[in-house]
Amino acid sequence: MSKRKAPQNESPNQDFVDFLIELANYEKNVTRALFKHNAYRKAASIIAKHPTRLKSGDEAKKLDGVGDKIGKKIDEFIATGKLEKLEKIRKDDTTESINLMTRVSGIGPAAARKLFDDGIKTIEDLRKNTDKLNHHQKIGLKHFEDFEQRIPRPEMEKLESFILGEVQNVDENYTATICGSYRRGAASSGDIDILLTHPDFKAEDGKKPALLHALVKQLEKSKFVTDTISLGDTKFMGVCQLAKENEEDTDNLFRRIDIRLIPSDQYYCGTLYFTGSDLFNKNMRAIALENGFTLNEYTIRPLGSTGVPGEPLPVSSEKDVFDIIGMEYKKPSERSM
Ligand code: DCP
Ligand code: MN
Ligand code: MG
Repeated sequence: MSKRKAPQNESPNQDFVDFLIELANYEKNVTRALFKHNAYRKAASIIAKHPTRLKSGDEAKKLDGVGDKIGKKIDEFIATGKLEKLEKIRKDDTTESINLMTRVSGIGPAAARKLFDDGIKTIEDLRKNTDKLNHHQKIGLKHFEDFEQRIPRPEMEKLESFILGEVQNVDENYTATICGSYRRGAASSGDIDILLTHPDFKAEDGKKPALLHALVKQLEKSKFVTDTISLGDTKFMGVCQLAKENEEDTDNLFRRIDIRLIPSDQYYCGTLYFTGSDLFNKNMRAIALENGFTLNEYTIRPLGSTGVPGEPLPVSSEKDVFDIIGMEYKKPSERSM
């Protein structure tokens, strides 16, 4: 998971998109109204793709995902150049503090609210009160500035070739894929999302943590992984840093890295899920349901007439999943929404 979403800056409706994203973040972080958060985000992503300047709320409402309330806000913005609701939100120092603190990896909206109620309002306050933070939050704070920076694609390519090389060094039978926004072809990524599998590991085998731990050990040994946020049987969350190529280069930034070990028979449902985007996943799951299937990061299962899921269907590519639910195949680069 990463917190820095890529800025998109080519829309003729960028000002509308920006205020919708600001409202979406407010609903997520401050009011915790996730339904509203999603509605604003969905509208923002649809309006961002609209090729021409919207001239009224009514015109915006013709787009799928833009309703009455957002239409009214667009009219207000066109008429006055601002939004009353946003002006209020921006003046509220609770919003400002909570938004700031949730930018720290490991601090979610609930933790930020609690810290705020304890009188902690700034990054400096956090640095003076590390006793109030858990392990993840401490690491997030330590690397706050670095984690704010997105990873440019050329660096992602270097990270990929280094990591895939290390994977092969541990065991040449591993398969690994860098998923997330990188696999969708994004110009920059918030973090590194790696999926790992091995032919000796099937869902029916139960747990095989050694397959994950062997890779993490190797990455630590090569001084690539610098911190562990958490390490479980199937999931590693941590921090890494690419070694510099020349002595005179400045150090590379510290980056967030997630590795997930997936049974080989669940690998393609896994890569599909972790390639995202999250909005694309939501849409695809909805289409699956409409066609009588339940899809998650592990499996695709038919729903019986009573709505009870059956046995997982065999899947040997991402395309199989699209075929099963009767959806046109989308390449990773076509999955941004
Ligand atoms: N994902 C999801 N729903 C979530 C969180 C994640 O479906 N609530 C899936 C889709 C994401 C993928 O996991 O693409 C990786 O999560 P990230 O938060 O790392 O998102 P991205 O890699 O897409 O973006 P970024 O470049 O900001 O890391
Ligand atoms: Mn991630
Ligand atoms: Mg990511």
